[in-house]
Amino acid sequence: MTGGAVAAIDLGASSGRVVLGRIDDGIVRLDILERFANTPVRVWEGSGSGLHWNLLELYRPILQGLRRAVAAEPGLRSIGIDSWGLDYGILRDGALLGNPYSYRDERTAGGVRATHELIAPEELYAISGLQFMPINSIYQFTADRLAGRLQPGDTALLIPDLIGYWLTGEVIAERTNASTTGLLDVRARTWSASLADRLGLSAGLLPPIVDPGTEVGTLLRPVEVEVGASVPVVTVGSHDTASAVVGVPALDDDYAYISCGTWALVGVELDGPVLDDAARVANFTNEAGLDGRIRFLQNITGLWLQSESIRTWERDGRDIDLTALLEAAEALGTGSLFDANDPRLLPPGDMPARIAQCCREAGQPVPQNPAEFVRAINQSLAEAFAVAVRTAADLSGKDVKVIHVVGGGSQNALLCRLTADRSGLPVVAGPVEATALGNVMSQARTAGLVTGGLDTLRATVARSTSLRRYEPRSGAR
Ligand code: LFR
Repeated sequence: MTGGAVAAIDLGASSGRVVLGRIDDGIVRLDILERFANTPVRVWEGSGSGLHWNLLELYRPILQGLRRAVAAEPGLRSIGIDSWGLDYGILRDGALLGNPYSYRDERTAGGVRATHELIAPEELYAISGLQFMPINSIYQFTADRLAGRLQPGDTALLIPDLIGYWLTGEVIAERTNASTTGLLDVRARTWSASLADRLGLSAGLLPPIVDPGTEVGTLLRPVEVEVGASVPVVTVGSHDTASAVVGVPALDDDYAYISCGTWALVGVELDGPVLDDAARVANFTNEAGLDGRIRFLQNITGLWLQSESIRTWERDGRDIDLTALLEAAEALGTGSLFDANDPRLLPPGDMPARIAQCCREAGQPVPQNPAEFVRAINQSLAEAFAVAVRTAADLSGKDVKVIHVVGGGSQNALLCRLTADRSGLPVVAGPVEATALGNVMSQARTAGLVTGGLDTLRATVARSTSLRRYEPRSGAR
């Protein structure tokens, strides 16, 4: 096998990183060159008021990371970009029209009502196969259209495609992330022109779709000068969850995955979509994966519940040590259960107060201190995970014998242990950087550094990372 290096730009909803991935003799190694916070900013005044992503604040460390990648590896083979899904920037005459909205902005509520007046949710599901979430791009587009923010001739670029545009000048829509919008026909695998038309979105708003593994272009000359070399940008699973699923170190087919960070995405990989009524009612999504696969999964409010609670306590002047808090939560032995998917837990704000209210309504004891809240959060997430794994298996007919937890949540021993206990299945935890690994492995294949299907990419990840296994404890359910 040959060796070489690629650079992955991986943007999450709370932090981003630029990673150098080296592939040598069937082993992949990551070197995190830049890590930076990603914090949305609220504006209260004017027609663009609301919660926004500050994209230029992300672009600076991205360029810095690429500069360092080229310095470390002058023969860098390619650059690949992934980020959270759903959100987009609007280009008018090639220029970005303001900062993109965050999916947690409240403007989507009106978008949901107006969209469903035009097209019933059942019909939307039959076409896109996407689980209902008020944050889906389709509702954001409707809200933007109603607010007069869209004009004929505008182009919408999903976040990784927007970064790619700044790097190369090319306008495309990568397919896995396009599948999170609600405007992709899941069977035809292309934009649904009829959905766009019925929603009053002009032809041309949505760019041509390309698959992961496509060369988008080389760096624009000024970017090349800034970064230090001429490097091609290639598409990967640009939806972070698509890349995370590529980074699942599974050696057999009988697994479910939980990609757990700000969100937890719980499901299985399939050859085709499941679009029946049971899947719709269970609110399962059919997102596009690499190599034409379907990510049949459910979005569960993930560690957002914990990070937003910590933000609240810190704002109130408390010193929070997460490791100590998780240990204290574990020592409690049990905790309150609430519905982790309650929509009231979606926007930023006083999370402990909202969780207290959810517990009260569920007839559960109201947590009294941070350790009790953290216990309730992890226990409720584990319960939601176990139900989602069981439902994914039932709806798809897939045999699930093990659960792979990847992403930041794989470092949370309490969460992994409770998930094993609640599901009755072993949990294999790691790698933390599954998304960056998936991004790197996809590029490695495009560059010819590895050959084979997803099983080969996953075997390379499994060979290169150390994993932790949690067996379900009998009687602990
Ligand atoms: C995970 C993720 C989810 C998506 C949510 C919002 O980071 O991409 O898959 O539903 O963020 O974009």
